[in-house]
Amino acid sequence: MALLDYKLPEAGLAGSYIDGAWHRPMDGRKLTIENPSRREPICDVGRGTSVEIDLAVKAARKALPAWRALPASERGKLLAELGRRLEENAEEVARVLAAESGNAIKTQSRGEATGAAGVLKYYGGVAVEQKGETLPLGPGVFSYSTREPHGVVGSIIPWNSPLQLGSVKISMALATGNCLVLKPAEDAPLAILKLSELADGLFPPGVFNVVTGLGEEAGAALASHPGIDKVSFTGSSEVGKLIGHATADRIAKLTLELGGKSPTIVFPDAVEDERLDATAQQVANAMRFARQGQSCTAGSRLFVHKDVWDVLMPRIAEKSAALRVGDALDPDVDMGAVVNSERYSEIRAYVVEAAEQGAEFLIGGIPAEDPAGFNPVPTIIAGVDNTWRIAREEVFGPVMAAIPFESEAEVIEMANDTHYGLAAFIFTHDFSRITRLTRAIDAGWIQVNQGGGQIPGMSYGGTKQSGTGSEYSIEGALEAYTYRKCVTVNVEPGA
Ligand code: TXE
Repeated sequence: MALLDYKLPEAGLAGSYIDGAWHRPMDGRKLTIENPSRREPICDVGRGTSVEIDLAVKAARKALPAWRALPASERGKLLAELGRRLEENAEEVARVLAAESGNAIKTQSRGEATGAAGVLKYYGGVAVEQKGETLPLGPGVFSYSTREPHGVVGSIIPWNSPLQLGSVKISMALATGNCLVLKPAEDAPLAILKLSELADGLFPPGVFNVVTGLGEEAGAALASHPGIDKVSFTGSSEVGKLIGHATADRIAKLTLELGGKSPTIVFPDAVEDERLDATAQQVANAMRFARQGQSCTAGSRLFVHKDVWDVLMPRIAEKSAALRVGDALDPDVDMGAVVNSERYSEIRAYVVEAAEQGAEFLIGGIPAEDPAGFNPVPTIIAGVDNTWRIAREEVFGPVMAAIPFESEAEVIEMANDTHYGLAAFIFTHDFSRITRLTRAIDAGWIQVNQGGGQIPGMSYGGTKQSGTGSEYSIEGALEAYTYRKCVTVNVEPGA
C-alpha cells in the first residue's frame, strides 16, 4: 500500500453504529473499500444486512419519543456541535473522503468537508423555525397547526458527495425530531464513519444510526422495513423507482433525489468581449469537470448559440483541458478519479458509442483504463444529435455534449426534451430572456450566469424523473420530514 496519508476511521471494520455503539457484522461479513486514484484497497468495513438494519430501526424507534419531545433548540444545539467537531477535523475527514471517492482534495473534498460542517451548523440554527399556523375561527374557538416528525427515517446515499449528502440527510431528519438510520454507499462509507465517530456520545443512543453494506442487502432491507416511516434517497433513477415500490404498500413518505441531464444554455450577449472568459469558466464549472462529472447537477448538455459557437467553444475547451488530472490526494491535482472500474467502463462505452455515431472530439476522449487510477480526462464532444444516448442519458463522467442552436424556442424544446428535470444553467444578461427561460425550462434548480453548487437555505430538488421533494432549506425539511397536525380547540363550547 502506498503512503497512508489519512487516518482511517477507528470504527472501520465495525461498519455499523447502532444504539450509540459500534457493532461488528453478525457473521463477520465485510466489504473492501478501494482508493480509485491508486487502484488499491484502503480497508475493510462491515457488510451489514437486514439483521443490522433491524437492530438499528428498533433502536431508533426506542429513542424516538424522547428525541421528538426535546425542544427543537436543544436538537439544534447538538447538530451545531457536530458541525463544530467536523469543522475542527475537516482536513482529516477531507483526506479520507478524497481517498475513498476519488474527488480531488484541492478542489472538491476539502470544500465538501467544510461545506458539510456548514450544513450541520445551518440546521443547528434553523431547527427552531418549525412554526405552525393559526386560524381565526371566531370567539372561543382556537385553531392552530404544528409540525410533527414522521418518526424513523431511513436515508440511503451515494458515493459522489457522501459527506455533503449525509450531512444534509442527518440534519434534516434530526432537526425536525425524527430518528435516523443512514446507509452510506458501499464505495464510499468511510467519511460517514468518521462523522459517526465525531457524533459518538453526542446524540442520545438510537437517535443516529449508521449501517454500512450493499444496496441490494442493507439498502433494500432499510427501504422495505416496516419500522421506517420515511425514506430519503439520493442515487440513480433506477434504484429510486425500486425504493418507490418498496415503500408503496405502507405509504411510507418519500424524498427522491435522482439523476439529471442538465442543460447549459449560452446566448450571444453572455459571450461579449469582457464576459467571454467568465462565461467559459462558469460553463466548465457547471459541467463539474473537477468532480469528474460525477454530479447529478452536471450541466452535461451544452447548447451554444450558433453565432458565438466559434468564439466560445475553444475558450471552454482551453479552460477545461487546463485542469490537472491525477491522484485525488495530490495537493496540486484539480480533478481526480471516477469511483470504480465499472463506472469508468460505463463512461467509456458512452464515448465510444458517440464516436461511432460520428461525434467530433474538441478535447479528451476516454482511453482504455489508465493503469494508475480510474482517471478520465475532460471530454467535450460536438457534432452530437440531441437524440443520441450521450445527449439523453446521465453519463456521470467528465463528458459534455455540445449542440448549437439558433432560436430561443428551439433551445427550450431541446432542453426540455428529456425525462430529467433537475438543474439548468442559463447564460444571458437580458432580463426578459432570463424571465422567459427560467419559467419555460423544466428544472427544480436554475442558475443564471454561474455554475456554482448548492447552498444551505436554498431549496434544491428536481421535477420529472429527477425526483420528488426538496432539500437544503428549512422549508424543504419541514415539507419532507414533518406532517402538519391541525388542532381546533373550542374553549367555550355552547357559547
Ligand atoms: O447508484 P445507486 P450507482 C446515477 C449515475 C450513476 C448511476 C449508478 O447516473 O452512474 O446512478 O450509480 C444504494 N435498494 N447516480 O450504481 O445504485 C447503494 O448502496 C436500496 C446519480 O452507484 O443508485 C447506494 O447507497 N438501496 C446520483 C445508493 O443506493 C440501494 C448519485 C446509490 O446507489 C439499492 C449516484 C436497492 N435495491 C448515482 N441498490 C445522484 N442523484 O447524485 C443500490 N442501493
